Amino acid sequence: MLGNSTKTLGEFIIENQSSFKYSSGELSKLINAIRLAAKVVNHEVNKAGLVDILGSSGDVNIQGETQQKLDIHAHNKFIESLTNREIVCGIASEEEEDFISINSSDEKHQNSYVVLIDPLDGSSNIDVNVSVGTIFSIYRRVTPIGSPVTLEDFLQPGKNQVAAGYVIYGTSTMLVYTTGDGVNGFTLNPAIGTFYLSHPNMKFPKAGNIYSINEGNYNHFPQGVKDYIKYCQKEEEDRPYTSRYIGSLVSDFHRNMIKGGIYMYPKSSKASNGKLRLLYECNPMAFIAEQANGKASNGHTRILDIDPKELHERVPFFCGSVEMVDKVESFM
Ligand code: AHM
Ligand code: MG
Repeated sequence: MLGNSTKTLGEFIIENQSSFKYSSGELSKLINAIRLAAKVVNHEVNKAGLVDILGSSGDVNIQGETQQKLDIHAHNKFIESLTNREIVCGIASEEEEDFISINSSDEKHQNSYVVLIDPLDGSSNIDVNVSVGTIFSIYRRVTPIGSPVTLEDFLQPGKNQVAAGYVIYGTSTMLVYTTGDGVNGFTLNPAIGTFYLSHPNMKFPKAGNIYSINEGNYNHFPQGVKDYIKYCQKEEEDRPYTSRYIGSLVSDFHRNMIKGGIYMYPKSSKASNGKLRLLYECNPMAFIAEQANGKASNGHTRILDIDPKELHERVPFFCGSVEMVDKVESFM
């Protein structure tokens, strides 16, 4: 898959602009803004151990979780990048209770896209130098262009997404995204600050052998999930399963897409809908998964078919290689 690609993300965006069905160039500008913010956040994440940006900010976000300084920084950088360029009409972020409505100062440039974002996912890993990521999801608004955005523009089922992606700040930094025509991955060359196409047309292997779940919650899982874990652990049959759990959705998903595997965050007796947020964590990952021949479900229903009711709604999440998701569903 990896080649000596000399194609940059910028070139790729321009080349593929016309294949997008609403090709006004607006979406390309939007991906470009995300690319820029990703580089800025990457720079901060990489020097996090050197400057006083680690640790808790002392604030608690609307999910009741302690905000890390880098979470807030990443949130601010993405919001700044998207608002300064006036390319979206609304943004919703994990770090903010309400969506943000953006009014364009230029009458001619009234934008049709809304973005939902988890600016820094896996934040409990920041202080210990483990990979974190950014997740984004893009929709066309459903209310008339030119009017202020409403909640309705954000509460769309995942199948309406026009683009989605993630940035992984790992051993190397990558931006992986889809506009509904396959999934492509770009690796940042840090020396020159350019993303190159390194993983064209990414696909989940149909079957995999990695299962990723926080087994510390085992006693609280539904019986079907316990049974599936036991199935993976059974020795008597030839089942070559192994467990890998980073606790950073983007990183676990990225590894599973390359190697074949399943990521699971089920509901439990402690959390009736699991932990992950439908709109800016599960939907974008589900869209990428399906575009890469994978599958994403809440255990019973396709994630992309769920009608959201709230901005910060949570949902159980099973995502990865088709055969593994099918199998866990059969146990539910
Ligand atoms: P966050 O958005 O607060 O960082 O939470 C999401 C993260 C996922 O990246 C990760 O897979 C999961 O939470 C880990 O949760 P847990 O520590 O309960 O296993
Ligand atoms: Mg998150």
